[in-house]
Amino acid sequence: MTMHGVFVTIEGIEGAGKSTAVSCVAEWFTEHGYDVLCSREPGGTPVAEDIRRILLTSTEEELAEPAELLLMFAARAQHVARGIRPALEAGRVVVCDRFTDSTRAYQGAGRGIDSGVIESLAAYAEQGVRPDLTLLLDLPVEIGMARASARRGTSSKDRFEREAHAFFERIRAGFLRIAAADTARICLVDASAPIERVQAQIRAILDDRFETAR
Ligand code: T5A
Repeated sequence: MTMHGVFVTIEGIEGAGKSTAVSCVAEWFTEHGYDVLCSREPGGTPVAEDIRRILLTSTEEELAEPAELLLMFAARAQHVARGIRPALEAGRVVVCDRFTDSTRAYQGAGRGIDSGVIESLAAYAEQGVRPDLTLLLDLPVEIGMARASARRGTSSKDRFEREAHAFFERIRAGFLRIAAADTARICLVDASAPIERVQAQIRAILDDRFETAR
């Protein structure tokens, strides 16, 4: 079946402002008369949200790297099949906080898992569902970490937030390499700027990409 909707993903390190950007993108499409579904990964459907809990919770039994990768793709396969694809087929706009570029950056650049393994699992889990546009929110790791910890307040860090600074530097560099290799799909946003300036950059990208296409 042909898909008629629009699929937009938001990527970046912890505290980049992805949730804030999802609202901004959703608002733009709603203002332009589209029916919008906001979602996130890992998660987005009840089963995928159950998998998210396993992925983000630190337990005594350390999650093995291959298990982490396969759980990310299990959650994604479920989200694509039961959430994203049906919405796109219904002509809706799907705005998703993270998608496969996060796996490329975190499990690929961060953990060092082979890109061939990641790309073959991606093809199987995505079943042809690919983002039309990806916004990469880029900012220095220290700023992202400071924002994430201010937002977290007194609640404890999740399993990923406990990683060392160098892990997040590898991820940031990984995201920038992914973006440089696919400039047709991925637009870079300077996320270190104040919220209003970040939102203005996002709206300009959407004006440029979608206003003329209407
Ligand atoms: N993961 C995920 C993988 O390893 N592989 C994968 O394939 C996938 C899909 C998921 C974790 O899973 C990993 C990556 C993650 O570690 P998540 O819930 O997406 O976790 O986690 P985070 O990235 O940690 O989400 P955060 O909520 O920390 O970050 P956001 O969404 O980027 O940031 P946001 O919008 O909540 O903003 C954080 C704070 O900063 C403020 C906001 O008001 C908020 O308080 N803020 C700004 N402040 C100043 N200036 C700006 N421009 C600001 N923009 C936002």
